[in-house]
Amino acid sequence: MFKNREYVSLLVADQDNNSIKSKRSIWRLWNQLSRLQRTLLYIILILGIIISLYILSNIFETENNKLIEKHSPIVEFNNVLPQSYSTKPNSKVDVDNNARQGVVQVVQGVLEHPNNQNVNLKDDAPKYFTGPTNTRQIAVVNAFKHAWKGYKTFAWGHDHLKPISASYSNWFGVGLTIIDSLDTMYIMNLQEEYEEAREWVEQKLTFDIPNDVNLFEITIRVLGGLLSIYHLTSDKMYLDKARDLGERLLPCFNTDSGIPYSDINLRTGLAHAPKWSPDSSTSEVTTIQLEFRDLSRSTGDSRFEEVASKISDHVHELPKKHGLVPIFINALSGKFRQYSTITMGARGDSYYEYLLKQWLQTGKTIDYFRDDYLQAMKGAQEVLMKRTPASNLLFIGELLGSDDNFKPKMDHLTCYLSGTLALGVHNGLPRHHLSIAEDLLTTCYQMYARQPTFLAPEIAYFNLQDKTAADLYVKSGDSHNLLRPEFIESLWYMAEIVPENRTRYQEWGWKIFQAFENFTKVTNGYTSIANVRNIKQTRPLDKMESFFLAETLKYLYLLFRDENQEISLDEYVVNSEAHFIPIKF
Ligand code: DMJ
Repeated sequence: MFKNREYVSLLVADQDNNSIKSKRSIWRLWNQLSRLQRTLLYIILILGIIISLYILSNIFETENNKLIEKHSPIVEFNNVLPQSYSTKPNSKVDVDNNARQGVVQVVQGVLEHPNNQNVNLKDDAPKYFTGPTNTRQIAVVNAFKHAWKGYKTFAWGHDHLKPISASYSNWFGVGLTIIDSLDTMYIMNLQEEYEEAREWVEQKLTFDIPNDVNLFEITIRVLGGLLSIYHLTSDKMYLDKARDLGERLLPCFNTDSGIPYSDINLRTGLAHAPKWSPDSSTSEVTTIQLEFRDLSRSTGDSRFEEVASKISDHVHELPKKHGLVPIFINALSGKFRQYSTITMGARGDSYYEYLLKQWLQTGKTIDYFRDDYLQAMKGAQEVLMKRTPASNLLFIGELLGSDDNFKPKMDHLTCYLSGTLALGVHNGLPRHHLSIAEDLLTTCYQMYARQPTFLAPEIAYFNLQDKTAADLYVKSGDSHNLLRPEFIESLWYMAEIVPENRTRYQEWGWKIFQAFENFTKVTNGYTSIANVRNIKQTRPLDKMESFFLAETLKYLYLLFRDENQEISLDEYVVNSEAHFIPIKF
C-alpha cells in the first residue's frame, strides 16, 4: 500500500515537471515568432472565440424554445391543432390576449405530418380561427352550444334531435348532425365540442350500413361536411371517410344517360329512383358537382369528377326555356319531364347556384357554366320576377304546366339567390345583378318582418292585383319554419360584398336571430315550428334539422364578424350546405 502511494506521488511530481517544461517551451516558441505570425495567431484566436460564442448562444436558444413551448400560450395553440399534427419549434405564433378565447393565428411555419411529410402552410396546412370577437357572435356560439347539448344528451350518434320529446330520429343513420356541424364548431373555435365530434367520426362513423340514402342530401351534408373539415384541418382521417362514402355512391351513376338515380343503398350499392316518382329532381342531380370534383382533386381519383361533370355536360345540352330548367329529370332517358314546374325554389334552386359556383371552382375556365348561369338569370328576369303593386317588392314566382302559367308563389328556399347574385358580381358578372340581389333581399326580409313571430314561413304568395292589399300572404299549410338558412346566407354574402351595407344587414340578421331565440328555443335545443303567424300558437314540430347547425348558425356567426372574414370568398366556394370547398386548380 505504502509503496503504491509513494509511486503515485513520484509520478505526479514528474508530470508537474513535464508540464512546466512544456509551458516554458511554448513561451520560448511564442517569443521566437515574428510580429506578423503573432498577429495572425491573435486573429485566429479571436475568431475561434466568436464562433464558440455563436454556437453556445444557439444551443441556449433551442433550450429556451423548448421551455417556451412548454409554458407559454403555444400550449393553447397545440390544443387547437388536429390530433394528428404537432408543431415544429420554428412555427411562429401570434397570440392576441384581447380576444375572449385568445386569438391564435399561425403566421408562418411548418407542420409535421405523422407520415413525415412536411405540409406547407400555404397549401394544405390547417386554418385556425379566433373564436367569437363580439357579443353577437358570442350569443350565436351560445345558441350553438345549447343546440349541441340537447343533441349530445338525447340524440348522440343519430341523425337529428327531437328536442320536444327529448329523443332522436334517423334518416340515413350516419350521425348527420355531428358531421354537418364539424366545420361550424371548428370555425367557432369550440375545441371541446369539436374534439368529441372528431372522435365519434373516427371511431364510430361507418358507411357500411344497409340503409338507403338520398344521393343529393348525403353529398351536400356528409360528403361536403367531411371535405370541408378535411380542408380546414388537413386531417386525413376525414378524407378517408369521404373517399369511402364517394365509392359507395358511385353506382348511382350507372345509367345510360349519366343522370344519376336519386337513392342508393350504402351497403348493397343498389340505386333507384325515389319511391314517389320515376324521376330525379333537377336541383338534386346538379348539386353534387362541387363535392365530387373536390373529392377527385383531393384523392387523385378522377372517377368522382368524371361522373359528376358528365351530368353538367348533359344538362347543358338539354333544351331549356329562357335558360330555365324544369324540376324533374329522368335518369333512364336523361330528359326533363315535360311540363314540370319551373322554379328557383324547391327542386330547381341549387341548379343555378352550382352553375356559378362550378365556374368559380374550375377557375372560370369552363365558359358554359357562366353562360348558362347568365342566360338563366336573364330568363328569370324576363319570366319569373315580378313586383307587387303595393310596395314594389320584387319576388320570383313559378311557371306551371304546359301553358307556363305564372304562379306568384315564392319558397323561402329562393332567398339564397341574393347571395349567389352578389357572388357573381363579386366575380365580374353584370353589376345590375346586385340591385336585383338587394331588392330580393328586401323582399325576403319582409317575409320575416311581416310575421308576428318575425320568422319567415316556408312559402309566401304575392299579391299582384290590388294596390291596397298586402304585398304578401301566407297559406296555413305553408306557415311552418324549419330553421332554414337561405336568407341569412344571403345576408352574409351581401355584407361581405357590399360592406357599406354591412351594419344594416347585421341588424336584420340580429332581429331574426332574436326571433329564433324567442320562438324556437326550447329546453333541449331548437325546434322547427308549424306556425309563424301566431306568437301564442307556434306549434313546435319537434325537430332540429342538421342544417340549423351547419348553415343557419354558421352564417349568423360569420355575418356578425366585425372586420375581415377569417375565411375568404376568393379562396373557397361554399357548397349548398354551407361547407367550404377550396378553389384550387
Ligand atoms: C339545405 O339542406 C341546403 O341548403 C339545401 O340546398 C336546401 N335545403 C336545406 C336548407 O334549407
